[in-house]
Amino acid sequence: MARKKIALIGAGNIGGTLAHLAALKGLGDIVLFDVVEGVPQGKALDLSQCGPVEGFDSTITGSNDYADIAGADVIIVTAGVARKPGMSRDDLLGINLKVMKAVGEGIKANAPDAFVICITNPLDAMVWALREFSGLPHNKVVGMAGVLDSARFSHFLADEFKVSVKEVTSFVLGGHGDTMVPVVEYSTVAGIPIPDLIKMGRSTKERIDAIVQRTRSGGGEIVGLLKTGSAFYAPATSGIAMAEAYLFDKKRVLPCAAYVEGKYGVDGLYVGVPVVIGAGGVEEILEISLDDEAKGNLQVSVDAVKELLVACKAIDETL
Ligand code: TXD
Repeated sequence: MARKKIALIGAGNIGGTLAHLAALKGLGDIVLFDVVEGVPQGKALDLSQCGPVEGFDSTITGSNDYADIAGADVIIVTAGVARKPGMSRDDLLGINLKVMKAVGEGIKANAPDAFVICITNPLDAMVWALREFSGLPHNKVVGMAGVLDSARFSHFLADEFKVSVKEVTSFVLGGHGDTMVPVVEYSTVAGIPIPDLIKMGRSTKERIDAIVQRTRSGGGEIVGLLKTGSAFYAPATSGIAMAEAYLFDKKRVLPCAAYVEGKYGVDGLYVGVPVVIGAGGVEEILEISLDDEAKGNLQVSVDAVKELLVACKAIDETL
């Protein structure tokens, strides 16, 4: 069977890590695309030289030409600028919207059958704009944020309860920002919901609330430490998990920024919800029941995303 083709649009911190992970996992041949000449080619050549050590035969090529992404099965988009200390994700909107237009047109012309995972911030707006510019079906364009946010949440919970990360499942809904909604009631340790663990005296509401807050500001915490950019290892790992769910028809239930119509009180918006990802792309959106507090928080997140879309439409009248 011919190898699959993975196209990575953006060869920066996350793009390079995506390429490394995809090669190590043998996901397929890899094209690393960027507008900067030399960077994708240099990283691709360096990564190719891991092959003899790791034993992978995937080809890894760098490119500045969208024609080279032709026929890609999966496209992961990180093109744009990242945050620096003092910047919010929303501050990136103006610059990255223009980038999404170029990327969307490149995908439309060369790989319209791909499953597209957007990572570029502000994520909830950029994934919507990318879908509009590319014209792909809504179920084939999805945003990566919730997998990262729930990974952060799970990491802090495993620390708190001193258990293996394998025992922790966590649920994060809504936007990728301060309005994200970690749903404590649906987060568990070995199937035991967090509220029950609090009743059992294994933690307190105050400590869990602090973990929820640290998850919300998880990106900013790393930006503040790195000073030169934002997180990239866990974002890349999260994007690869979504790509694998598609490539291997895994039917994973993952929190992703997906196009929601007629669920969660949302009509025609990309927002972080639990979805089933398989060979059909986003195959189903699960509408879980939420208590009033979670519903309210999700609505705040939806309203924040709507504001970003108004800003996008003000910048680009074709949207
Ligand atoms: O959870 C999430 N979704 C977030 C997303 C988690 C972390 C980072 N988040 C965002 O991903 C971040 O705010 C940025 O918007 C993207 C990419 O982050 P990364 O850390 O990889 O940024 P880099 O290292 O600056 O890489 C961006 C690359 C860089 O090589 C640029 O030359 C390239 O994008 N770039 C372009 N490529 C193609 N086409 C165009 N127009 C273009 N413009 C810049």
